[in-house]
Amino acid sequence: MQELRDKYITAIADAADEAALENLRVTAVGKKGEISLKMRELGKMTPEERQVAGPALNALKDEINSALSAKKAALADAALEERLRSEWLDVTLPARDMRRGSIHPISQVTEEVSAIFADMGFSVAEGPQIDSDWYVFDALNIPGHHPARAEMDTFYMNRAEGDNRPPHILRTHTSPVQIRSMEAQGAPIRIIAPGRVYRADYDQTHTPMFHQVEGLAIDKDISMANLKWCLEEFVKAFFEVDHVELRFRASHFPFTEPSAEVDIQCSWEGGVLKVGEGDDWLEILGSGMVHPKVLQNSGVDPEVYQGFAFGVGIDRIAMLKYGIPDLRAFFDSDLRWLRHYGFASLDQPTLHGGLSR
Ligand code: 2U9
Repeated sequence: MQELRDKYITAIADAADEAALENLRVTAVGKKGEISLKMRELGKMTPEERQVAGPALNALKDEINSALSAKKAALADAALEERLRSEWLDVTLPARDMRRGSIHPISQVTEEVSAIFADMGFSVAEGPQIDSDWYVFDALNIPGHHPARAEMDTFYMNRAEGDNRPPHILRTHTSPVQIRSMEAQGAPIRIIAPGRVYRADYDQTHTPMFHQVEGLAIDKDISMANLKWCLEEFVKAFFEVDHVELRFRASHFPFTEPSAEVDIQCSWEGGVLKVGEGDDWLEILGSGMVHPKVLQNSGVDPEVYQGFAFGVGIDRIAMLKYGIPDLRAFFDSDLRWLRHYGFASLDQPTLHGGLSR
């Protein structure tokens, strides 16, 4: 019995793979295996002999079965180790086929605008796309009866029957982000708020969802002169020209006083827009000094602080800069359009590296 034990325990330890192990199992403890045959001989023994040999054979069978299981597990672990060593993949390597994805012009322009204003000390703020009518209208000095509220073709969220809380709406501009930012961090503050906005309007130059970036700078000594300089710097950097004339036209918005619409100098030779030359004018921005009531509504003291705000349509300036003729194509998800107008996915717009290459 000792010989049998030594033979099988050694062979199991030396087994090279699962097939060799299975062979050993059959020859040792299989139906016709050596130990099973020995067990059959128990019948021919005297009861005294059987009392000694029976338990010893059973113990040997258990020991061999345990050794087989342990070796099987060890072989499986070694096989897994080997696979993990030979089949590893570095997921941080760049993709091999870079033709598949591209950056949408709206994302590209949002990044460009953010890079330009970041350089002037503005940080990027975000907020909800569904907001209360307080944040979208009232806080901005647009009361219930104000025509702007109707003009903006607001999308209202459905309310349950009997729910008398103020309505929630899809934001019609990103201005509620600035209100929330002033509430949260007070003044001084310098932020831009890019993002999606919604108005119920659909034709060649309007889509029910579009993109804006608005800016806000509040401090103790901010004037229209600072607004003018910031916008000039922005237009030059964005259109990548050294010089451009800006024209400020008096206008009216409920949330700014005084207010100005901003035109940039351009030419349209052969249907191609050139910014910073010629004697045509192109309207691209709205702006003004933030209305004292709006500051007050946001918890900022208008006796101490003042500042400017502006708004630009991202889709519109993307079309102008990159010669994209149809606004609606922005949202068609047409792969050929995306390949044509899209940007390389690893080119990050920076002022030092170039905004667009
Ligand atoms: C706060 C105070 C004032 C943001 C402003 C405009 C003028 C403007 C338009 C540009 C093209 C909207 O997308 S568009 O149609 N925007 O003319 N926006 S001043 O004024 C603010 C914003 C927030 C707290």
